[in-house]
Amino acid sequence: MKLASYLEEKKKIIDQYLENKLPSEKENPSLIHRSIRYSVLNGGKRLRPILTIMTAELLGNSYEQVLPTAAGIELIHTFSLIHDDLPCMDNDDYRRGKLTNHKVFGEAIAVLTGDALLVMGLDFICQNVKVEGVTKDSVLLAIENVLAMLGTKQMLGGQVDDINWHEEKENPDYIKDIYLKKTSALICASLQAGALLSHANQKQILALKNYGENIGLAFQITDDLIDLQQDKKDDDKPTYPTILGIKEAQEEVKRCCQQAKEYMMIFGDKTQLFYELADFIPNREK
Ligand code: GRG
Repeated sequence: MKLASYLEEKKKIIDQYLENKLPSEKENPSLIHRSIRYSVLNGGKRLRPILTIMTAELLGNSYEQVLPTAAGIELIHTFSLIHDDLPCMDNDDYRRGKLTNHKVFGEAIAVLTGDALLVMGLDFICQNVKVEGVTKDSVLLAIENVLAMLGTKQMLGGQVDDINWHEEKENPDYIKDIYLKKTSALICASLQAGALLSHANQKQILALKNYGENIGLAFQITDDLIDLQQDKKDDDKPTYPTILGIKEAQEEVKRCCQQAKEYMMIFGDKTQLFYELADFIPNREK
């Protein structure tokens, strides 16, 4: 199947699942449920949950077996976006083409909405044990790995370094490390969750981690390039292309995508979608 139709089909499944499983706006406390639905059901690409499903399918599993975990990871991703947009962090007014959560609901509710989504996301993953054929051990391993990828050595730590960027202004290795933590870590967790729930072996899990790190880097540097083209940067925060130049940043994206594909070779001829995704990243527009 071609990547575009695969992404569209799986996005629909994830959107429908989230729509059904999130508390309705009528449920009390209504304000927080309205805020949760505002930020989750608003046109995200659903890249991370799709990666969980893609990995499960790569390993001969069905999407139904990993759907609660995939959706849980999307909730956790949305939590990180809401907190990242707060005035005390990146102070952004728009996300996914709409006003950011705090612009609509105020800062206090935005913080609580993020908190609620983190808790709910982990609960969704726990609920995966109720799916027939899924073992408790595999769910526990997936949760353990997601938590490791969110902690102080990964996403949270990356955010701390990102906030303190003034200390290491023009160091590309510092920026690369932030990207690995802020962006690649949850992408790796998404791929590995699909693998752990499908009883992958260590070699396969490592290959997926390497693939995830590389597409995460390529994804983030491409984001920088898009921002630069659209003149979107509103502070002096250095990025890959602003330090190394557009050409070198584009070369780095290409290198990462090539590396990513090479890591997937151990899966033989079943990796078409993973290759197509790596090839798509440098050309993406959002
Ligand atoms: C992990 C405990 C804990 C705290 C969070 C706020 C924070 C600490 C981290 C911020 C992480 C962050 C927002 C990274 C940016 C990742 C990124 C590339 C987001 C954009 O992803 P897309 O393009 O977005 O997939 P859509 O809107 O399509 O979902």
